[in-house]
Parts: sequence; C-alpha cells; structure tokens
Amino acid sequence: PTVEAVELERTFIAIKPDGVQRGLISEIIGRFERKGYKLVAIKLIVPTKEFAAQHYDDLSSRPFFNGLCDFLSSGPVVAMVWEGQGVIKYGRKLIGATSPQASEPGTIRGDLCVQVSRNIIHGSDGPETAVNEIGLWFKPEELVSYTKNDEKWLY
Ligand code: FUP
Repeated sequence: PTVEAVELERTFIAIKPDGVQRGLISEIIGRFERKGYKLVAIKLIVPTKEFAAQHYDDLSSRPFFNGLCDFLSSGPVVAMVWEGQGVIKYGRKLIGATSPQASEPGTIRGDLCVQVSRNIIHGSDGPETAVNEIGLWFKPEELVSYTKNDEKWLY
C-alpha cells in the first residue's frame, strides 16, 4: 500500500530518569528507529512531581504511586512521540512487560533492566491514552510533520 493508505498512528514514549542516567538513550531510540517507526517529537525535560502525578493519575490509588512520582521527577526524561503502523501496540511489545522479570529477552525491559520500579521506559497503553499523553507532554506545534524516505519501502 502507499504510505497515504496506511494508518499511521502515534504513541507517547518516555525514557525515564534511570534510562537516561544509565546511558541507554541511543539504545532505546535505536530500537524504535530500526524497526521502522518515525520520530515526530522529542525533548529532554525534568518533570515536576505534580506533572508526574498528572501523567500517572490513573495509578493514584496504588501504594507505589508516591515513589513512582518522586522517581519520574528525579531527573531528565526523554519525552518522544513515535509514529507508524501499529506503533501503540507494537511499541508495548518492543518495551516488554511492566516487570522486567516478566519481560522476554529481546524486549527493551527484558534486555536492559531488572526491577519494576526502575523499568527505564514508558509507552502509552492504548489509543486513548496515547492521545492524552501526547497532549500532556507536547504542544501541537512540537509535533513535526516531515517526509521520511524509507516509508515508501516500509509500506
Ligand atoms: P506500564 O504501562 O508497563 O508502565 O505499567 P503501569 O502503568 O501498570 O505502571 C506504571 C509504572 O509504575 C511502571 F512502569 C513501574 C511502576 N510500578 C511499580 O513501581 N510497582 C508496581 O508494582 C507496578 C508498577
């Protein structure tokens, strides 16, 4: 199919402070890039704890919520939007299970981390979450629209 005929969905992906501190930015970006997904937004930011709480507001009743928000706001986060066919669901597959112990080898969490509270990356878990998270982390004008030439070979 032509690129125009393919539904190019978008997802929000973040490399958490542990992934940044451990020097895994290029490794993680490389996996999405090599797969054939397209980077449409990226920035390095230290979220406030309030912002982290907003991002994780569906988990606010969980016992680990406070520690999770402290952790996400503890240092720089690489916030990104990736685009491509099936990127929401397949992005989660690339990432692996929530617990690195349950993540298959070959996945980002399976290969690169050990503990659930230090699982290095976040990815939107569905179409609605993706829209909400992209809207929370990015202004519309921060999403870059451009032609990437490999797409005519991917689709
Ligand atoms: P995921 O979508 O895989 O990131 O998982 P969740 O939305 O369920 O959890 C969000 C984050 O909370 C996880 F990435 C890590 C943290 N968490 C814990 O610290 N302890 C837990 O028992 C579960 C999740």
